[in-house]
Amino acid sequence: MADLSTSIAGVKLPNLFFNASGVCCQHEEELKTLLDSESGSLITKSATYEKRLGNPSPRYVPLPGLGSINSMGLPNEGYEYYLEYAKKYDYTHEKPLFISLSGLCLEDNVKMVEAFVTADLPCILEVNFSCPNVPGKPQLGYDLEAMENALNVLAPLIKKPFGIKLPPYFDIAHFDAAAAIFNKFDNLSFVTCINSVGNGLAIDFETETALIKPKDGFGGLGGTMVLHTALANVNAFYRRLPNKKVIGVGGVTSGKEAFLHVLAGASAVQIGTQLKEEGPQMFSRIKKELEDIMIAKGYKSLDDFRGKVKTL
Ligand code: RRO
Repeated sequence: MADLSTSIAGVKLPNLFFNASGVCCQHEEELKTLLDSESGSLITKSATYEKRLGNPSPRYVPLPGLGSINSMGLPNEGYEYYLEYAKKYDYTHEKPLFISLSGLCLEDNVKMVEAFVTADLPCILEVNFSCPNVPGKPQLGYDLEAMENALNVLAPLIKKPFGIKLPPYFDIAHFDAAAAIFNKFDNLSFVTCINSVGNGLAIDFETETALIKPKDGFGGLGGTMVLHTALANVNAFYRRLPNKKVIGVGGVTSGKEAFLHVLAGASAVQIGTQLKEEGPQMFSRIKKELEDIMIAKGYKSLDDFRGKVKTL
């Protein structure tokens, strides 16, 4: 038997898989389908202070064999909806609840965090520093000074263990600089790598037209085409953050890519594009595929191979 259980922020997950924030998690009905699935946990859509309708459609398009492009623009019900959901959540359930927050400014993040801290719930916060799709709002994760300032304010407010969702980095100097900041915050317990690769452009060859409407067709890339960027980010932060955990996300379509994420250092694995395309029944398939790989390789638990990628 292969044991897929893991822990994040000091909380046990029955298995390492859950949704990437943004997929299947804006409304309660969608969250219910995750609860009813074989996922090991669930995370809500990134919340802003006020409800948002998001960008005009088409704003998500699958790119067959490659992944997806999206510029959703943070459609969500407003943080109070997710706070109410978190208050009603049955914490005796084996799946812990993650809540994603993505304030449009630091003040909004502060107000939302304060509301969750006041409610004193056992849910786990993942603060999104990397939405690529709000016109006029750069990704916080690419402004290291602003990100450190945000952590200086938010980490002491949150007090308990929390995580941040990061954009992909592409330069060793940026891995070093970002990790040096993260290591200053003891209760920053995990980093989730990666958000979509921001501002790609997908064009239809026949019609010579951009595939999505917002931002002249520019949007975040996800799925198979970002796997290797995701693995690099997971491994770069796994190596540099010895007292923190990494949640891997990007390019997972089967047990094989999930195995590679764990080998790179992931303690849990989130799935976005493939979940959107296949639906939550995907979790039972991918669990079985990873179990079969572990049994074939003689690994009994994730600890047996986490972070153990060999180099030449
Ligand atoms: O809603 C979005 O457009 C979105 C968000 Br908040 C994010 O963090 N990542 C993404 O690919 N899309």
